[in-house]
Amino acid sequence: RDTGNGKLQIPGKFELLGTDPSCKARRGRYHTAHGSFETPVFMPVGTQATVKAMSPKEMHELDCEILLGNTYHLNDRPGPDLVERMGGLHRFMGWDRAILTDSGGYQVFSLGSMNKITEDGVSFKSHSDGRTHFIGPRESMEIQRKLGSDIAMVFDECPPYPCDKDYACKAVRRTLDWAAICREAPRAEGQLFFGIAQGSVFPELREECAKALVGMDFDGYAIGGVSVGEPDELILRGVDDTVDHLPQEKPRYLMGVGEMAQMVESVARGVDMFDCVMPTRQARNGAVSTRRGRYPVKAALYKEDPRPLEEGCTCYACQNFTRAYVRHLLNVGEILGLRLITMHNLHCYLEFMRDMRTAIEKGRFDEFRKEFHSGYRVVLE
Ligand code: PRF
Ligand code: ZN
Repeated sequence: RDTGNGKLQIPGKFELLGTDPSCKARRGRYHTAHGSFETPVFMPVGTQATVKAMSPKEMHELDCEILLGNTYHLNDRPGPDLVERMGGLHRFMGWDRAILTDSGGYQVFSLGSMNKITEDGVSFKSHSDGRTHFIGPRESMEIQRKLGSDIAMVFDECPPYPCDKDYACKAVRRTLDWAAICREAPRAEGQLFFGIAQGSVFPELREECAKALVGMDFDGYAIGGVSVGEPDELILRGVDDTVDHLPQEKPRYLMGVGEMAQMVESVARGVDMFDCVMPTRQARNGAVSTRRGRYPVKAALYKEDPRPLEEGCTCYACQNFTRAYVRHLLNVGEILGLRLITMHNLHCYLEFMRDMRTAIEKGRFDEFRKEFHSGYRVVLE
């Protein structure tokens, strides 16, 4: 693909642009068939071929370079064949930049009423029509091929927390067997495949899973099976136990983590990519994300607050509207209220990643990390 600067870049090329002297934080650029994205990156979630409440034009204006889509949902509705006939997911949803699709290997366990896991895959009752569906590694990769995403995730088994070692071990075996099948599946043109490391809270299993995946030579590697209800410190331990066994020269993706404090700490541990429904879902709950934590703008204390959602923020919502106005919109049920908070929250997340990238470039990520933590609490009063 011609990036406009005269250089033809190959999908899958990962440029490591710098590392921080104080920790394992990396600054990079990853190339896909629909352009490159700068890392560390946050990928907003567009489960149903849309980032809820946002147009692709607005996502462009936020300088978003990659979105996430879901195999599970798009398989259910409108179905991969329809998307393929409509020219693929990019054209279908009017987004010309990169898209990563999750495999469904998490959603079948967390959303569908699951029927049965076998060595071939998972059968489950669809949450929309109640019919029984089946997705295994071949089916997942075939759906993702038809969607035409730039990065397709392998079909994995994400065990719940807590989970005994015997079960976690079986899930790792199955995840590896499935990964080997996925690795050889037909791809869309230029499509990249990422492996997913499982292993629950057991370091030996994480090591075994990561090493076996690396042996299969994927385009990138994800850390799966964390942030599934375990205590906070176990999330970062899962990251450490996995990253240590992944190659420097490939991107690393921590799936489903989007709490700011956990993202800074994960970047410090060498993670390059994140996704989470948090900024968009919280917005629809009236929760505003800021660099200091989040707050409910519906609270009475904001009734006559003339300040923007976040002081100093340069997003459209903050440049033009007050907390009092957004609170009013929510109170009377106007959809613009949810749109403005979504826009702000996404801006906040994307700006946060830009600031981390700059800090790594300048070799002052350590300062950034300390400063962030000193001013941050998850929930503000
Ligand atoms: N596997 C897949 N998708 C995921 C996860 C996983 O383990 C998680 C866990 N946090 C989020 N999304 N395929
Ligand atoms: Zn804002």
